[in-house]
Amino acid sequence: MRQTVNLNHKWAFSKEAAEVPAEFPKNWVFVNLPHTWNAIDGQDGGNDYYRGTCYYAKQILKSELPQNARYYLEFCGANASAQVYWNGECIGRHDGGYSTFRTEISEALQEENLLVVSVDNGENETVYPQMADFTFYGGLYRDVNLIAVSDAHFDLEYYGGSGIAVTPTVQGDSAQVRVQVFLNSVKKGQSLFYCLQDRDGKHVSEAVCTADCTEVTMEIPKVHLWHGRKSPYLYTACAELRENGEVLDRVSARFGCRSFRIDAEKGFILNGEPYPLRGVSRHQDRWGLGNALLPEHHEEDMDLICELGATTVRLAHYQHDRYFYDLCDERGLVVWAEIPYISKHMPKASENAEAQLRELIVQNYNHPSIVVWGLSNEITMNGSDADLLETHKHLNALAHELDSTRPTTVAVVSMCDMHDPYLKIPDVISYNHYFGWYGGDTAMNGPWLDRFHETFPDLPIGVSEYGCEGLDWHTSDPVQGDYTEEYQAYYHEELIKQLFTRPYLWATHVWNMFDFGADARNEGGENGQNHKGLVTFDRKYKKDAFYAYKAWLSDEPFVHICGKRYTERTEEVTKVTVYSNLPTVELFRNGESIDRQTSREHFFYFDVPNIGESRIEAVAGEVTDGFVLQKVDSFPEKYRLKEKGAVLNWFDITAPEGYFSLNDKLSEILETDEGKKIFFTFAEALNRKGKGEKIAGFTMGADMLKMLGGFTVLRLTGLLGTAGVQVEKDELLELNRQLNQIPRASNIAPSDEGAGTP
Ligand code: GCB
Repeated sequence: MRQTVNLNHKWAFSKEAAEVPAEFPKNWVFVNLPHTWNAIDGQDGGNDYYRGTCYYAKQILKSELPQNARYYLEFCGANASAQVYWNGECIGRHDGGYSTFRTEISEALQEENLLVVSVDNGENETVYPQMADFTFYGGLYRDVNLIAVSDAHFDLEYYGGSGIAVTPTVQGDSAQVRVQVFLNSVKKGQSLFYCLQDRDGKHVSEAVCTADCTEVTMEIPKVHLWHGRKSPYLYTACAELRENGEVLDRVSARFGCRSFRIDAEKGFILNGEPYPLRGVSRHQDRWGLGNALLPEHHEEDMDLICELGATTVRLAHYQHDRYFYDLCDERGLVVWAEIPYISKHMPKASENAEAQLRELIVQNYNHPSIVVWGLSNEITMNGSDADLLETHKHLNALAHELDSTRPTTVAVVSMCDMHDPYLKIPDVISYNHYFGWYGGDTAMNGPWLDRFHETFPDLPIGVSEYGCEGLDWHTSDPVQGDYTEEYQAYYHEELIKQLFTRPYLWATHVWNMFDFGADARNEGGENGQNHKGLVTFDRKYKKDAFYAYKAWLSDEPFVHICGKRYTERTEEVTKVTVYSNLPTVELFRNGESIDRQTSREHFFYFDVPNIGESRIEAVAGEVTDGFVLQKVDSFPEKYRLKEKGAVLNWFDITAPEGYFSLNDKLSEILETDEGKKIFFTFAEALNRKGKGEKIAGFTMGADMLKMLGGFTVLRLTGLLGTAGVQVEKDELLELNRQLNQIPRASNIAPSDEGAGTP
C-alpha cells in the first residue's frame, strides 16, 4: 500500500547561497514549510520585494522512510520555478508556481540523502505570471510530501494528477459514473477493484476486473445530486490494484453528480434549475504570511465566503491549494478555476501557459465545484496580436480535449472592444469593469452589459471583476476615488442593484473578497496592498460592503448598521444606512423610534438627529445591531485619507478657485484643450521614464487614460507605482503649477459612455 510522509518540518533555508551545497548547510536558517521569503517585503509597498533564487535543503534518512519499492517527492506549490537536487544531482525541474509536481527518487535513494530545492521567482519571459497586480511570493509555500508506492501503482507522474478521473453523468434519477485509472508497471495476474461509496461510506456500486481494464462505468441508482450551496452531496470513487488478495495500491477521489449549462438568456442552470452565480473572487494570500497558508486559513476564508451568502467563487489568478477546491466541493460553492496567463501576452511563454492549463485540469478534474476553466485574464491589456489569438485557440482546444464536460472562459479587460476576435474563442466570457472606480460612474455598468447582451445575444456574458477600494477612512459625502468605507459601500449597493437584477449574467464576481498583497501599489494610505476586499487582509474586519452582499445573498437573518468605525460626526442630521435580509427595519435613537421602513432592496436609509451622544439601535425581527454616535464640532482628522510615504498629500496642493489642480479628476482636465496638452506632455515624460514607449510595459494609450479618468491626477500618479514608475515631488509640483493656470471649463460635456462600446 502507498504511504505518504509529510516533509514540511525543518528545512535549512538560504537567500544568500549562490549554488547548491555539497553537504547539509548547518549554518543556514531553519524554517518549516509552508514558507515564503516575501511575507514582509512582498506586502509593504515600493515594488521592491526580493525576486530571485533561494535554496531549501533537507536531510533524508532512508531508514526513516516507509519500506516500499518506489519513492516520489511531491511539491504542492513552489513559486515560481524549481530545480530539485538529490545528493547533488539535478533530478527535476518545474516551471509554474501554483500547481503540484512530483519527482521520482527511487533509483537515487541512499542511506543518507541531501535534498536541495532551488526556487526562483525572478523575472523572465517564459513563465507566467510576470506582470500582474499581485505579489509573486517566492518559496516552498505549500506542502512537500514523500509518497512511497509498490512497483505497480497508480500513476504519479502525469502532470501531477491523482491517477484517477471520475466523470459522472446524470440520467433521470440515476447517474452513470465513468471511472478511469492510470497505472504504472502493472503485471499479468494483477486485478482492479472499483467501488463507489455514498457520503456515509456505504458501497453503492462495485466492479472487479483485470488490471488492463482501466475504465469502468458504474451506476448510482436514485442518485443524490450535488446541488451547490443547497445540497453539496459528495460520493467517493475508489480503485484498488490487487495481487493474490493483497492490495498493492489504492486511490480515491470524491465527486459529485450534477448537470449544468450556461444559458445566454437565463444564466447558470444547475440540475435543470436556474441557480444564479453571484459571488466573489479570492486571492489566497494574507497579511504577514503571504501565500504560506495552513488549513485553518483556508477554512476561515471559506467560512467568510459562505457567511456572505456567495454561490460562486472565482479562484484568481492561478491554481489554488487543492484543499481549497475540496472545501468548495464540500460547501457547494461553484468555482471558476484559472491559470495565470495574465495582463501581457509573452510570445516565449505559450508552452508554459499550456503546461499550467494541463496541470490545472488534470489535477482538478474530479472537483464537482469547478464549472469553467479560465484561459486568461485581461490579456489584451497591452494590445492583441496573431500570436495571442493562436495561443487562445490552442489553449481552448486543449481544455476541451482534456475535459469535454466543462466550458472555457476568459476575463476581459474593460477597454477591450466587444468585437475583438479573441472573445469568440472561449465558450462563455466575462468582463472586468470598474465603472464607478477607475473610470466612468456606477450607473454605466448595467447599460454597458445590456448593450453587449443585445449585440451578442448568444454569447453568455458575466462580470468577472468589479470593485472599489475601501479603508478605514470615512466621510458623510462619499465620492469616487476617496478610498472611504462609505464610498465602497455605496458603490456596491449600486452594483448589486444593477447586477443582481440581470438574470442573463451567467456569473458575477466581486473583486475581491479579501484585501491582498500587491507590493507595487501605493494607495489608500497603506502601501503594498490592493484594498478592494470586502474583508481586510488579516481577515479581522468585515467592511460595510460585505453586509450589502449578505443582505441580498444570505438566508441567515441579520441586521447591520453601517459606519460603526465612523462614530464622531459634525452634521446635525446624519445618514445612517442599515443592511438586512429581513423586510422591515426599525431604527431607535436613545430608545426612541426614529422610523420603521420596509424595503425589498435590503438597504435602509435613515436620517438621524445627531445631538450629543446617541445610542443607535437597529431592530429587524429578532436581530439587532447598535453603536454610539457622537456629535463633534470639527471633522476628526483621523477619518481623512493620508497617503503613507506619499510624495505629496492632497492637502499640500495649491488649488486656486476656478482653476484646475492635481486634486481634479483626470477626465475633467482632459475635457479642456489646454489640460489635454499639459497632461499628455507630462505622460510622455513619464513614458520616457518607463521602458521605451511604455510604462512598465503598458502603453498609456487613450483607452487606458479613459479608464483611469475617475481618479484625481494625484491619485493617478500614486497608482503608477503599480506599473513601476515613481513620480517625484518636483515633477508633481510643476504639473500642479501648470494646472493652476487652466480655468475649469464652464460647460463640461456630459461624460462619454465608457470603454468598449460597440
Ligand atoms: C484587474 C485585474 C486584477 C486587479 C484589479 C484591480 O482588472 O484583473 O488583477 O487586481 O483589476 O484592482 O485593479
